[in-house]
Amino acid sequence: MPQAPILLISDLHLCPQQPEIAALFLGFLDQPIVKNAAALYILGDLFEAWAGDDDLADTFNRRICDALLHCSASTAIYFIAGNRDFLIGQDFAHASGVQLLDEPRLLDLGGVTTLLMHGDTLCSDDRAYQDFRTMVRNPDWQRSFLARPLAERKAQIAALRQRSEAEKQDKPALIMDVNENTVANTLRSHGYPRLIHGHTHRQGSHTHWIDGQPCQRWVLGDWHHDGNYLLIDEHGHCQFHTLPCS
Ligand code: LP5
Ligand code: MN
Repeated sequence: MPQAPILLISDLHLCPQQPEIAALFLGFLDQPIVKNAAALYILGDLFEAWAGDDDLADTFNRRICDALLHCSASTAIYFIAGNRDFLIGQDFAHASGVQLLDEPRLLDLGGVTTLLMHGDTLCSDDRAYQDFRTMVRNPDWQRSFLARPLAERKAQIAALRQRSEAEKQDKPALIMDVNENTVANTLRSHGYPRLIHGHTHRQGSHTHWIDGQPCQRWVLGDWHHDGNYLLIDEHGHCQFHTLPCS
């Protein structure tokens, strides 16, 4: 009996303003490829922005959670937080049947030792972002942010999204990609695994020679126009697949 495939996705940025992408994701969760998979890993930025688990009452969020819960009855679903949805917590996990994983996470996937991350920490040249990240990943900061009214949080997130888009215009493209030394140090300190991440939206695969060891790095694509997933087959091999958005 061949081993069931393992699927990985990231950077869907689901939001009510892009109903066609949400529909594509809901359709994907219903496909036999997902139903028959050994596991589905979501490597962050499932949502365009997550203001806190008290936003589970929202109709759009509810629909996504219900679909995940339904799918989780047949397929184990795991989630690593992205820079857009790191405020996802245990209430979301219970509502969606998704298991939250800390990053980086080292796992055996199809017989290959594999490190899973969102990928934002690899972009270490983006100092402004990394300082911001340090602030918002602090549990005290998160507690005080989550104590504010939901509407106020959403307004602050909207303002931050505008600022992020404006600042990205002035950032050289190179600093928004991974830093080679940070990738090398990450691979070295985890025993030269295969690395799979998202965040940069630069779908592709790369070979890094670290201390004479070849390490594959697979970068997941976003779901801006079409959907896509990475499939790990029974031999442990990775292949990209596209989900056309009709
Ligand atoms: O997301 P994207 O692709 O546009 O750009 C990211 C980095 N930007 C971000 C910010 C997110 O887009 C918005 C956050 C969404 C929800 C989080 C909820 C909780 C936090 C709410 C805080 C109010 O992650 C961008 C990178 C880019 O990836 C490429 O890697 O460059 O980084 C930035 O743009 C960050 C700026 O450079 C620095 C911003 C400093 C803001 C400090 C003010 C904080 C105010 C807090 C008020 C409570
Ligand atoms: Mn991201």
